[in-house]
Amino acid sequence: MKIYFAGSISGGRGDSELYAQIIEELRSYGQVLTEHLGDPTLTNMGEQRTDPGFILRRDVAWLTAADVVVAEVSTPSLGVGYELARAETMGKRVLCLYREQSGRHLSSMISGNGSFNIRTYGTLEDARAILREFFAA
Ligand code: 6IA
Repeated sequence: MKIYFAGSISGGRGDSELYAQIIEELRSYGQVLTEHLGDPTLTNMGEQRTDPGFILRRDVAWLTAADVVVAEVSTPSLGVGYELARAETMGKRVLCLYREQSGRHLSSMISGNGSFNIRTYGTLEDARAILREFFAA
């Protein structure tokens, strides 16, 4: 099972610790192709020395190779939105994890898309239970 995990980089790294915990959990279900997203040293400046064209081609190749896509969508990110749209076109199974936060709502472009499995959670324990259900299906 190859898993593409998507989370914000340029959109803000406020949830990076949570990404690391979700990635750790995902490892029990398969190979996580995008482990760097949980790296606390990766800032919102991203992999600065890397050519953006290279990053795009590499990430789309990983997305193509993935069996499933799990996106943490609480921090709005253009890149995650783009990856979700590409995943939809590729017909991938997609799980979006959204942490409810006051004063913010999930973009209708995501919440209105019936082809994504969108789940709201509060704690990491909730997220674990959602992942168990998703991978059991
Ligand atoms: O728009 P964002 O940067 O928040 O998009 C984040 C999403 O796009 C993640 O799910 C990644 O898979 C992908 N992505 C975007 N930028 C990068 C990156 N470096 N390295 C790896 N994956 C990326 C960005 C470098 C740049 C800011 C100088």
